[in-house]
Amino acid sequence: MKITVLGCGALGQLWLASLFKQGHEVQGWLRVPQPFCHVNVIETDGSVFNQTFIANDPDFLANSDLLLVTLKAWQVSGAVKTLASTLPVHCPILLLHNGMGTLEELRTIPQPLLSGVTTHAARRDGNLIIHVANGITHIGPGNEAGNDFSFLADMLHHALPEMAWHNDIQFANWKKLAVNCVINPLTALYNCPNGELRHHQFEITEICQEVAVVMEREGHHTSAEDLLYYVSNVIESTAANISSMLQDVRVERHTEIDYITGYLLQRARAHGLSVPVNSRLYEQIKRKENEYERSST
Ligand code: KPL
Repeated sequence: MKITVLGCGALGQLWLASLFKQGHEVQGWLRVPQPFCHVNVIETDGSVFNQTFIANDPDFLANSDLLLVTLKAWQVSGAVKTLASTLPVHCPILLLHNGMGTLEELRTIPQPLLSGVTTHAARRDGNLIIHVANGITHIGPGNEAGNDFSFLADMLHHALPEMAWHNDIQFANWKKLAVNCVINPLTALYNCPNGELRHHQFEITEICQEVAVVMEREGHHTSAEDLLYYVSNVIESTAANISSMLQDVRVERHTEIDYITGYLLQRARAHGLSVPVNSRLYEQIKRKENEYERSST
């Protein structure tokens, strides 16, 4: 297959390397256009992949069989809308990012949309991408046109296992949203690795209670206990991680809070629900973000 990977950060480079090794023809697409992109990945077994791929080639894009989007949530809809007019109308677009809300922003896109969440962990260390831990990627349709693409899960599974197809991906997206509503703002505010959140059980329980009520209203059967159990497992399995939001805050980058807690607040509002604990966390992160964004302009 001919595959364009939009976003050449840690996850993007991991996918470029994995798809190329599986025999696919790949190009990278950078937001600041470049003719080439360098991919430098250390795999979980210690092997090194080092290769330069073409980038930002409109002819390649116009003949692509898949657009894989690994940008931050707030970058997705602007970038995808720009490329949609060049991309073949039948070419599926797979969104892999933290948070929710981009499918709504991309409602008018004619291409089949797919949405997914992954537990693969990769981080940047200088010019090197370290594939820290293998994981599972769950994908499924993000619009009507995206319904018939379960074969893609098989294809992608061979490149970067594990990969699972869900006819209803929204439940998996919401569970990941619950994880991110807990871990991302709390680690960013306490400036700590994920594992340290073990000492904040009360706050975690309150967040899960509010998320569970909103999820139920959205039609996803769950409970605060289920979410707490799920989130606690992620805290343990990623104990040494620095969450993506804490990384963003540390280098004074825009965070994904609007697509994580912000999305929860939006859906709570739509159902007339109040979520005071999450609202306070949202305000605290926005205040932090505004402080450094204001001082840089
Ligand atoms: O998705 C993550 C993130 O950091 O954004 C978690 C699961 C919290 C792992 O750190």
